[in-house]
Amino acid sequence: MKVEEVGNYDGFENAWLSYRQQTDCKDKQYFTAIYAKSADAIVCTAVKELQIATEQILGQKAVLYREEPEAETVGIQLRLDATETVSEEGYHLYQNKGLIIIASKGARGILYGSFACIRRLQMECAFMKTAPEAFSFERIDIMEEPSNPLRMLNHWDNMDGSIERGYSGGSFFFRDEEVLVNDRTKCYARLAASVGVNAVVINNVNVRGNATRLIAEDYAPQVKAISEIFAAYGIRLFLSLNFAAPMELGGLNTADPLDETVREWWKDQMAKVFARIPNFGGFLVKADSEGREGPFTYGRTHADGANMLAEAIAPYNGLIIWRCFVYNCQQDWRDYKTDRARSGYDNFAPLDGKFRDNVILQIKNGPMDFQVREPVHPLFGAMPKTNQMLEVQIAQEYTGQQRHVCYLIPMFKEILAFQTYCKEQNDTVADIVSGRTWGNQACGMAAVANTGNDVNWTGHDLAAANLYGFGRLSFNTNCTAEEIAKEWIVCTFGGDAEVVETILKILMMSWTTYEKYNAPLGIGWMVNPNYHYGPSVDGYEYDRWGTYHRADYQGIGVDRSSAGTGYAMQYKEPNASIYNDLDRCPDALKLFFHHVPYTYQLRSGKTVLQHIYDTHFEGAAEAEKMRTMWQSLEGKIPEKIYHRVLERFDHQVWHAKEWCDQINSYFYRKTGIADEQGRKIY
Ligand code: GCV
Repeated sequence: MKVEEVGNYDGFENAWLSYRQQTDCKDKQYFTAIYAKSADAIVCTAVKELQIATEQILGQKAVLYREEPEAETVGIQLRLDATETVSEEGYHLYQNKGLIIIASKGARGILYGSFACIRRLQMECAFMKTAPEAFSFERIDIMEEPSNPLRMLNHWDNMDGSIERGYSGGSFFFRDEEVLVNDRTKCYARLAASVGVNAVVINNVNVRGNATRLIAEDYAPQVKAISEIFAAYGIRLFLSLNFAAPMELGGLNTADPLDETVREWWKDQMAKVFARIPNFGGFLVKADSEGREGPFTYGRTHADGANMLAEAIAPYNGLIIWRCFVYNCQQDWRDYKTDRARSGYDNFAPLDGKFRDNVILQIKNGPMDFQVREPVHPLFGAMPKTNQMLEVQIAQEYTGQQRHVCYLIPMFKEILAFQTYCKEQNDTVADIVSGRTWGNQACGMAAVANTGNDVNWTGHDLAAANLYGFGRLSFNTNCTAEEIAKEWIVCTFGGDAEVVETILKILMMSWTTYEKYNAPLGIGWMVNPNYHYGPSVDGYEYDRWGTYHRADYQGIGVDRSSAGTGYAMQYKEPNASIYNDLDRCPDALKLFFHHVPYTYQLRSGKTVLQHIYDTHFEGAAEAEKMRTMWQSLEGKIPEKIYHRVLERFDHQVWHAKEWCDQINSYFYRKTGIADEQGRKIY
């Protein structure tokens, strides 16, 4: 069976905004007229998006009227109204006497409401035959407020066009030391805005070479052009900043944050940046981390460093987003006392209350580095007087590099739901980063982006579910991972029941499947060094990165209890006691917190070793199962996409077996204990 290809836009695809035509939709009458009095640029974007969707889905024109609709008019009204009950980014989407009304206090709310309206139309059309009423506009009444003030994508794009940890081609922001501004910039902005993203950092946090000059005049016209494209989609542009810029760019002999000439230099730079780029949002900073310069060089604290920049940027309402990924990356593997996991908390918790209001600390979800399983970072909830933001990674650096399918939204849901016990109520990570816990405004969620210039944006077609999912989840943290996945599938592939159910099953099992054949029980890091792909059990064992499993012939795991590095005690009670206690510590994190014999019986009843054998065989088998499930969709998915994904599944199946065999053989050889089921181990 031949299936229509998804829409193309100058050689790249529209992902979940690839509209399928459905001209006999029963609600098409609404999509004939759009009433929008406001000529605000973002409202104009909303109008244009509604018109594109109308034309491509319903095959008709929606005429724009710059006036109030008369009584009994049928159509869509975009109502920008300061008296609306929803906030500037929230929207109310409802039907009243033949009018679909999208109302908000702010233009961005109108845009998000319009994309919600389009999504609804996509869903209605997709299920027209099977569930004609489920997504009808007749009784539509949706009121949504974004959960998080900042919903941000962090691109690790370099000016030579490469992307650090990028798995979907080169950068579409930079090439050959130039800033790119083209159709793709716009298409990216619409994809991001359609799921509620409102802030984007376009360059790598490791700011080197010409990237330091992105704040200088040479690149200003192009950077400004990007910021204007973004602004029309309600997105604020941010840049990553080089803490050493006063020296590298300004010719000073220091970057000491308490030095007056340095402070003046930054004030001058900020004034210039904001004069050139009025929509500019601020900076993301990686300092004193993995070789990047920072305040430690001058014996200063991170508060000194961040506040210097925050003071300089404050007159322009700019934000300084300061990363807490600070650790000793020159560790001696023989040293059992130093614990990388402790470093974020040790470096930052004592500084609570010392940061300016326009500083946000951006904290990775776990204390190590985006492993397939880690505990939640203990800094969440530990700094009541400091703005905090959650950083997750949808670039699948450690989760299959967009060659393995790994839908990460279930993991993010777990992280957001984690109770920190920092307060009696509103104590989850979601509460903290949304501002509900301490009533702050400067906070939110950021994801390291998984996009590149591949035709499908994300390399693996199914990895687009993570891009879509991050946006939707950061906009509404109450959405379930299933709901988000289902929406994404329907918008991308249509409503065929078999397609929806099959892809949903694949996505929902993919993270746990990946975890099963990866490093066991939360220990992490059994990957090839540097490029972080494929099994290498001892790859990081005798290295300087603080990433050890401490396996010997008797046992495995890192003792992070009070008898070990003491990391477990960084949590508030009862978390500290639970993690500290070998038996109460959840199985999934057992080896992260404890060193145990292979014969130790987990809460599941299995020994650690048997658990390793079983999960690895299961994981490899599940990868095969996912491929078979995908194969059952042949003819129902556009051919090109079907084959692209199948190719990746072929690789994943082979690679999962490689993981399984290497990990199982490693432990069999270390212990000499056979698998209870007598399966083949090498
Ligand atoms: C951008 C890990 C990655 C690095 C990354 C770093 C960070 O160490 O491997 O590529 O650098 O995290 O988050 O800063």
